[in-house]
Amino acid sequence: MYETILAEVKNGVLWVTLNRPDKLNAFIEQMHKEVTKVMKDAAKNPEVRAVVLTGAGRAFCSGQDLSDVPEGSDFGDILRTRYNPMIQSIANLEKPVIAAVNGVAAGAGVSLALACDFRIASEKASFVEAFIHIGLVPDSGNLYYLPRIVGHAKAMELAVLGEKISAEEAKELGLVTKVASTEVFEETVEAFAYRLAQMPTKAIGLIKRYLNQSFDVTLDEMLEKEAYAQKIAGESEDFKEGVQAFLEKRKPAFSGK
Ligand code: T3D
Repeated sequence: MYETILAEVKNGVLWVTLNRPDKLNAFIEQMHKEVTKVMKDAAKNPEVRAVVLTGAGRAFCSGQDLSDVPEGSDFGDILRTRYNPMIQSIANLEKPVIAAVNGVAAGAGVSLALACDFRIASEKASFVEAFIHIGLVPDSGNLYYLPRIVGHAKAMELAVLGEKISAEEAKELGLVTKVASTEVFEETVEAFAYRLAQMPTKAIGLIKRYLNQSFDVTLDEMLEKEAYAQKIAGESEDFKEGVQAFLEKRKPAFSGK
């Protein structure tokens, strides 16, 4: 069904693997389309309660395929028609998305990881804002997410100097949630994703929706948004189950409904 990615649902988790290992999973148009589609489908599929995005082979994603950029391309148009919808499909997916950064992430590969809700890195992973090395600016939401995650000054340093940082350095910056050794990387990601897939999915979706808006609204506006979100969460089956389980002193079994 897909040419450039692999996609499989297991135990409530959708595993998406960028699958162009010879090019370190660099983006071509088909890959943008397929990632966008798989995220949009995940939004509609109740079986999916968490998503893991990773790369085949030794890299996570090396950004735009530099051997597939026709001369005279309008990069603004390419971003608007290919990259931006892909990033929006992740941001708008009201389910947790984990970037399992198995190796190097460069250029728009960093942007892709930043657009995810959590980043778990293998000890072999690294991050490089490669855009500047070819005279470009960070794109695909990079200039939106990066300062929000690491702060303005560090974002400036990473984006302008374009130095590669290790998984450990990324952890210190708050860019990644966990770093795992290669031996336990897959099981660490799996356990984390499975844990999220067992949680109250609607509440996670609402947290994601409103955290994504939180830097752009006033306190009064956010108080109202929280009230709206809590009305929805308070009507969910998972809220009933959570309270019931608390009163019965047992672990809740959330259904995501
Ligand atoms: O609209 C638009 O098009 C503009 C949008 C731009 C968004 C962007 O993402 S711009 C940034 C594009 N990406 C880069 O500039 C990164 C280029 N790659 C690298 O800097 C390095 O390859 C890495 C730091 C990612 C990894 O380095 P290393 O030493 O581990 O691997 P390598 O030897 O450089 O690469 C291995 C192979 O993958 C190699 O091919 P070969 O020689 O074995 O046949 C290399 O050419 C290929 N490769 C790596 N990255 C790309 C790539 N091929 C095409 N495009 C790539 N991005």
